[in-house]
Amino acid sequence: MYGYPGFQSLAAFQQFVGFVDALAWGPGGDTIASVGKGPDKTVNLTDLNSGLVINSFLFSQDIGVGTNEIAFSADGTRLYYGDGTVVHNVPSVATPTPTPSPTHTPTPTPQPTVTLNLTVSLGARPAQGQIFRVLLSQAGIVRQDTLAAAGPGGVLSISGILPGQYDLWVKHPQSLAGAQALVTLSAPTTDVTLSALLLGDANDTNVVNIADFSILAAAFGTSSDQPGYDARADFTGDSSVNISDFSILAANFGLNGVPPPAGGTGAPEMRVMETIPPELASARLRFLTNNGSVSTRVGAAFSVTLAAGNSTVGQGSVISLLDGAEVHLTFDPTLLQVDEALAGLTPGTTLPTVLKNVYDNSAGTVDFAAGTLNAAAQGQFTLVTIRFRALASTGSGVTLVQASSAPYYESLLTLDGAAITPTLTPLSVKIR
Ligand SMILES: [Ca+2]
Ligand SMILES: [Ca+2]
Repeated sequence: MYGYPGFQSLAAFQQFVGFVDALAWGPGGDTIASVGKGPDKTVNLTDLNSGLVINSFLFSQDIGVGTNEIAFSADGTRLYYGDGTVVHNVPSVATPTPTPSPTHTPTPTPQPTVTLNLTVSLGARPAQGQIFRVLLSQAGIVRQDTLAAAGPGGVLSISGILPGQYDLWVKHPQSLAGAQALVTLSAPTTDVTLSALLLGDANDTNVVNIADFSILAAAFGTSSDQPGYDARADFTGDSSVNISDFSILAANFGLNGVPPPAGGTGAPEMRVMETIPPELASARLRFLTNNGSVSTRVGAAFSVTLAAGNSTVGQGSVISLLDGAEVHLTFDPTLLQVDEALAGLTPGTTLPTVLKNVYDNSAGTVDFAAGTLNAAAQGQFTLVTIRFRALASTGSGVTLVQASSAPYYESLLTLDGAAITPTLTPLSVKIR
């Protein structure tokens, strides 16, 4: 920065921009981007010829203290930080002409930017005042990542966007994400209306599953002035967690939102790392069979009991407590099928609120989830009994019934809003 009129020393520079954590030179050498120290996420663009801050904007994510990883794109229109996945369009500014020119050279015109007026809805719950995350991406690369509060009518107003075609991805912390592809944004304003976002995602993971139910169960029957209340489970926005919130969760149970852009930073993650109580940590999920295996013959039916919890009190372990369990199983549908004529899936009675109870003999899947809004279930119990029929011989080998590894299809055990992913030893089936 030395040698520029405004900045003969670092101290002089910091008088202009404050104490800084990260700096990046603009490609023309006339501007510098600086990020404030500590949790401040303000980015200042300073014109080195005049020493004036010519633009400020906010990174929408905490870039952490002490980072020095920000960099301009080669053309100076975008600013990256970290691993390069977080990108901000740099608002266009007129660059001062370096030398006076007697000829009539055209003055650089600031590129017009777009203000996106995005109307969002949360169904029956008013969107006004709620915070939404909006990702604008192109070919899977996030160009702008914004947290915005909805104004009257549920309108999110986002300005400073470079004109172009974008994919929009929008999420409320308690909703599944919605999206609209290939939206053309033109200056000065473009209006877009998004379909209503579905509520029920208490932990902001972009899927409504038993972990969300567990958060709701732990807070069930409370209002905001009572101990145990958890606003994440108040989907209706009336400051209480009750059957109306459960109804929303049950209606959307098992659904997931539109995944965020592949090159984005919006990957769902647990926003709150729950402490895992020992009564949950000790819980298991397992098939109750002889040695974890079944031997049968073509055409025969057999039942498999899937048990949750743990009653074995060994050294340093405790009897488990569970308020919810969710399992997603896969099997080879050419070798096995869930026997429709013989009850198929039979829920256990210990977790009485059955939220999911389906199987698919074409895809070879079983999806089951159940919980309790009352006291947690102690010890080991039958979660679900599955009746299979063997279709074809496995020869000298076996076929497996095992936990799904598909995204959003984790098997989970829960207690008071905390969740673990249990290891399920696959069921080995030999068919003669
Ligand atoms: Ca969730
Ligand atoms: Ca409520």
